[in-house]
Amino acid sequence: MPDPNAVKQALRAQRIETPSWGYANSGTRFKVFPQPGVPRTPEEKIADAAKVHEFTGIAPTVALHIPWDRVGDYGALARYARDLGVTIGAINTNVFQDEDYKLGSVTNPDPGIRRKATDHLLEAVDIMDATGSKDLKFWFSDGINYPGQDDLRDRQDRLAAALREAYDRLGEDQRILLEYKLFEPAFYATDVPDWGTSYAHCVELGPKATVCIDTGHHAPGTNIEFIVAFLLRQGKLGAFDFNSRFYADDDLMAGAADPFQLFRIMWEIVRADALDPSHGINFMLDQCHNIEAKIPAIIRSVLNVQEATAKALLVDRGALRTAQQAGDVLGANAVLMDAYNTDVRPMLAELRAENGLDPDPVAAYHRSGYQEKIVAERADGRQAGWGA
Ligand code: LRH
Ligand code: MN
Ligand code: MN
Repeated sequence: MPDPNAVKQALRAQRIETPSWGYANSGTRFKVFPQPGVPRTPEEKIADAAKVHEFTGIAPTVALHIPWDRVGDYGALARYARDLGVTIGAINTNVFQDEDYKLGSVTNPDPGIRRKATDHLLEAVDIMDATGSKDLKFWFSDGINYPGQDDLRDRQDRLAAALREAYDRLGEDQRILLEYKLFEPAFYATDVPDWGTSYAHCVELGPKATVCIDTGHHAPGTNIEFIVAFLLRQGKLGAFDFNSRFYADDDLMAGAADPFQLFRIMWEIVRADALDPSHGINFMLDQCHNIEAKIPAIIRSVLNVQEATAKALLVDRGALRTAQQAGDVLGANAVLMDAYNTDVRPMLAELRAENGLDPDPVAAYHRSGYQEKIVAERADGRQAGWGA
């Protein structure tokens, strides 16, 4: 059995990054239901992220999305974050909310529009220089709705050219995270639809380009842990955007729809000894809390990832290997299921207490008075939304 102290040590080192936009108002294309107390500015989003870190102890970085988090002085924003006990993580680019991008951003047939989109990618590296961020995250909504609408192969060439420009602009310890998504908003062909496309572009670019797996971006039934294992073996897994999905890109709380899948993913991470931050994988959340309260939902998600990780750390690797090599199908499966079926909540509560945290972070947040404080302070109708 794994040494309980080693399990706790690994959990102490775990880091999960929260998304600034998860604290803001969001919705479906049918309706955004605003919530009282939601942040009005990037600073307030960071303040909320700092609260999540305060109660969980394992969420010390917050990802920004530009232009949603545009400010005049990014160095000052980074100092503001540091004063609150967090740092700015990945810089997400946004080339999907401008009239010009109707037919694509970096793959648009119009070279002028491609220039504008690529300039935004370069601007994001300037922001990273100011914030000290290491990760530049790209998700391209680019694609086409109808066969023949544009040339599939030309679009790959245009994509490669924009990626190359951005890659060449990266500093010494900065890197690109290239996210893929099966469909939406393009419905016939998306230019980066799957991990293979992302992987191939990253290989072409070089060592500073890696794949980002958003767990909501696959066809139903896709074996995501296989993708994780494959990319880890190739040294090309850079990050996760964790969230849950029942149907498509639902962006629900991580571990809510399929906690077993989250466990299987985290097991591949543990199997590759890739949990420690020194391995370089950025474990981010990418969620939208449309009807539930934002901060408790993000705390819940962080805890869900932590629980899945704790179970993965409990896998008896020696027993599993022995059963696998003996061809013991049922025995090997039982080793994995034993770990998954362990109730790790008492161990995690103990670990938090040992680290000076409340054993129940959601309850502690509710008792803290922070929610009442932000509802009172942010009551002027200027809340930030998805896109603000
Ligand atoms: C696209 C996506 C991508 C965006 C975010 C807001 O669906 O997952 O990561 O940046 O949503
Ligand atoms: Mn995402
Ligand atoms: Mn998404």
